[in-house]
Formats: sequence, structure tokens, C-alpha cells
Amino acid sequence: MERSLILLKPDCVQRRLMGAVLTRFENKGLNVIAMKMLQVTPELAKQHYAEHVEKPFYPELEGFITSSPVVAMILEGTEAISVVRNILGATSGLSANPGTIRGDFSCSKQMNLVHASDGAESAAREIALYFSDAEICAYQPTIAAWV
Ligand code: FUP
Repeated sequence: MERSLILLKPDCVQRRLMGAVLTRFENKGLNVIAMKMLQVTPELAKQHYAEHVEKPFYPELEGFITSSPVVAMILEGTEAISVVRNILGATSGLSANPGTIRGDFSCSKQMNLVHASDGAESAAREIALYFSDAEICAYQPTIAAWV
């Protein structure tokens, strides 16, 4: 089992696409084991996007991710990290395949609706940024045998 840190970004919240996105994750058979709404601060943005802080697009990215509330969640499932990345599609909504969340709902490289961890190391780092151990509600779903 793997865990992945997901953010429903400001565009997802503002466009009222939270339910549509969550439905795709739930339909796939992933478990939501933590979830909360919060406002990302510039400090948190710099920690979250540490690898991009020096890049030319970073100031605009920080402005976007701090512009409105986000919903953070942890998804758990078999190979959850790659499963979620495949559900999201390519980074830019302009090139993401139809059928993916970004391919179906985004026409932007920056406003691509959802963040998901890209590997085991970043998942552990990002989960610790957004959630304390006490906020994680791991449970055994009764439907597990069927998915
Ligand atoms: P991803 O792993 O798909 O979230 O994409 P990256 O880590 O490559 O990029 C992080 C975020 O920066 C993406 F959500 C989109 C944004 N970005 C830009 O706004 N402009 C760029 O030129 C590249 C990425």
C-alpha cells in the first residue's frame, strides 16, 4: 500500500470541481484517509514547491497556490502514487489526455486543478508538511475485497 498527498488547488475549489475530482478517486478504489481545507501561506508554498523556488515561473505559481483555499488529502491504495498521477494526466491541461482530470477539465499549465505526489520520497515529505500523525485516519474499508 502507498500513500499520496493530494491538493485540490484554488482553481478546483473556485470552479466547484471538488466533488467531480473526489468522485474519480473514490470510484477508482482509493481510500481517503485524511482531508482538510486550508489557505496555503507563502512559507508553506516555498516548502511544498522547494524544487521550483528558483525557477522563473515560481513567483506566479506561489501567487496562484496562495490565492484561495485548497483542500489537502491523503489517498491510500495499492501503487497509489502512480495510480493517482495517471488519473491526473500530464502536468499541462493543454497536453493531458482526454479521460484524465486535467485533460477533461483544464486548459492551463499552471491552473491544472490538482497536485499529487510524484514519488515515495516526496509523498512522505509532503504528507508531513500538511498533516500531523493525529490527523491521519487509516482504516480498513469493508469494500476492500471487491476492489
Ligand atoms: P506536477 O508534478 O505535475 O505537479 O508538475 P511539476 O512538479 O513539474 O510542476 C509543479 C507545478 O508548477 C505544476 F502544477 C504546474 C506549475 N508549472 C507552471 O506553472 N509553469 C511551468 O512552466 C511549469 C510548471
